[in-house]
Amino acid sequence: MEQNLIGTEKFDLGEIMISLCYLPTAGRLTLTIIKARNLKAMDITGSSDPYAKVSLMCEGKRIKKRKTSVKKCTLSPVYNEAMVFDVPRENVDDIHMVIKVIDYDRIGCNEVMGCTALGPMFVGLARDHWFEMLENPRKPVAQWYPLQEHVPMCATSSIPVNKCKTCHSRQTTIDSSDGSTL
Ligand SMILES: [Ca+2]
Repeated sequence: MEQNLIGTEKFDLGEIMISLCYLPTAGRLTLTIIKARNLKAMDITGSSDPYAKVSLMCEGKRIKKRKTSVKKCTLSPVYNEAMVFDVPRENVDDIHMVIKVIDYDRIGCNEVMGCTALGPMFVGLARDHWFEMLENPRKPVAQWYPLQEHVPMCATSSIPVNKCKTCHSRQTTIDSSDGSTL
């Protein structure tokens, strides 16, 4: 499972800059997709139409997802789009976020260009970034992430059951209809 650890793959899929900001009292996590660079060309034009999809995960299940807008015909998109997630303080250690950069196609399936993930159960910069966010409440902390071919797995996959009660109660918001880009 070595390839699943962040930072062990080559950086040839480009990078994405992500900012995190946590408000402990409100239980609100703001993830901002700032920009990306050196993305892979997916279209015949030699360019791509990238957007980012962010999933809030708990115990392997998707609790919520958000998307940025599509930036047409660019390999260096700038988004500066913030996404707000409800994450109570008691659940902040149990969740993780999966970020996928996807090429929009008017016809056919949208293709994943690269992925990354962040949260307390990862290693390396994803974990460091997470704890920097927690140590600096109400302050946005930005970090570049190398994109990987596959969604990284958690370093600790054995999360005890019943550890995420609040997340469970919010699972009514899951939208499982979107299987096309998984
Ligand atoms: Ca395209």
